[in-house]
Amino acid sequence: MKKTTQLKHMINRPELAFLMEAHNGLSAKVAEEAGFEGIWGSGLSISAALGVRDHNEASWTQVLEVAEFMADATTVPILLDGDTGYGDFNSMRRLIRKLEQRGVAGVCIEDKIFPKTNSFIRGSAQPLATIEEFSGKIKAGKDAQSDSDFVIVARVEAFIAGWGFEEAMKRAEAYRLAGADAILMHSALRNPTEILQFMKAWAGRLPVVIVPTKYYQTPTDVFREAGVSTVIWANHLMRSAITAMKGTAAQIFKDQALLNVEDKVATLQEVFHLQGESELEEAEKRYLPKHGRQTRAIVLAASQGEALGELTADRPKAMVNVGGKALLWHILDTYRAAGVKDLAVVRGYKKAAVNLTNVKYFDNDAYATTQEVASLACAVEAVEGDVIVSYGDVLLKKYIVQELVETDDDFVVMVDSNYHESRNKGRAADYVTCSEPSSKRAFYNTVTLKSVRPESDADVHGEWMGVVKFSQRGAKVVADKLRGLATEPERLRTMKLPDLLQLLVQGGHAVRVIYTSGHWLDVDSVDDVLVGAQF
Ligand code: SPV
Ligand code: MG
Repeated sequence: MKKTTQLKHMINRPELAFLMEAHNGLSAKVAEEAGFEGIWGSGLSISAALGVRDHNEASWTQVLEVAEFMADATTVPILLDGDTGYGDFNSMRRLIRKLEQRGVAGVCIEDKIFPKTNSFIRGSAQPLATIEEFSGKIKAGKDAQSDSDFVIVARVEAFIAGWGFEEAMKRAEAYRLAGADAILMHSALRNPTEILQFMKAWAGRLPVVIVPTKYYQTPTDVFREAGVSTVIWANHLMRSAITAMKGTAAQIFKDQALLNVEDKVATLQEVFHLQGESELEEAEKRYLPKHGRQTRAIVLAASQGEALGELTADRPKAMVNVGGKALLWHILDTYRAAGVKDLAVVRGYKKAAVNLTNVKYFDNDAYATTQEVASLACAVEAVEGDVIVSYGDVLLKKYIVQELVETDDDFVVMVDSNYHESRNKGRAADYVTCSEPSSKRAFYNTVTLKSVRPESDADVHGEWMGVVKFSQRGAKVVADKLRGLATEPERLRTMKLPDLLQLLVQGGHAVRVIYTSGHWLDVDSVDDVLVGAQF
């Protein structure tokens, strides 16, 4: 619903509505998050926040700028305190058009003379506009609006100026006839007598808005029962901000340190939240070129790796010492060197021994009875955005990671075309069939994965290197699959990463193959550990 329509409905409905004061984008956001359905763009608060008096010292275009920030920051309607309309009927027409353009849902104008001052400062000394002049201003405003739901509230200052009940009634009726959508009846008394007297006599001819700043002790039900349409809490965010800021400033001044205030002020996280930082993060993923985007890596390091014997008695294979540092340290170091800084590791066997810093850990506590896909499922929340998944026992050269970071495809696997060497060694390996074998021609074509289960030796085009990259879109597909598999625990339990690749291929997804030759090492044996030290 348009903001103008929202405000119009609020003012015209039978239930009491509330508008909370705000004076900039931040306070407007705070008001909305507190649950308020609408915002009062207070002239007093906006000028106070700008460090000037509520005497039209801020120009109307400066107020307009603030109102625009407030409107941009929120989804609820704003009723702007438009003072006297900043001039005559012509200024009013221009004001209405500009407010509509800036997303403000309505304006309240008061029957005083420009420049006006706040109603609680020498109220009775303030001159009032003539009824005729002010009625003309309302008419001009209504004629100028292009959105028929834009709200114009006419504010009667007769009680404030000490002109009495009869004058208040006369003015309210004239402004109704001039086309106002609602009457704001203001009072500076410490009790609601004037307001209640008016409400009774007025008898619902138009919705009535009130500002109980001075008669704040009145229970809200009194307004409800009197048939008030809308209550404005007119300046309380600005005033509470002053109290909070003064306390913080005095404390820091006294202490010359921050320790005593840190727990009493909003966290930076809260500030970023109010600024909508998460939306920007999402947008960056959608719009920024690759190099400005962060790729993350998830390393699967849950298994023991029994083949290394004694070496894995007290730690998993990923933590075995290779040339003075844990294997995992080398892996993470390569990622970091390739610009991949957001790193996650899935632990399982002897997880306490996996203690490298600046890593996010996920735990597969069922590591002894599950396989790789179950480990990845433990990190499903990290399967988001551009993400590389690799094994905790595979060392890669930096350029391989860089190559993956730079790809745009949704699913990419690195395949070693020089697989004969490992074949000869007779070790376990993930052989694959691709859309074509590695060749000069393949260099120019997009090669895709056909199967992770070649039917015969002739179908083997290479060995998958245990590393796969998903784009943001690809990661979403994979995360959905992982979440789906959670409902089939028996199937999930036995799945290895090649099974996941097979699932993608079968699902009709193009899994791009990048051929390379060597420059990676699958650490499977004590021999490999020694080779790894030179890697
Ligand atoms: C404002 O908030 O600026 C108002 C209400 O106009 S009052 O301060 O009560 O006049
Ligand atoms: Mg005001």
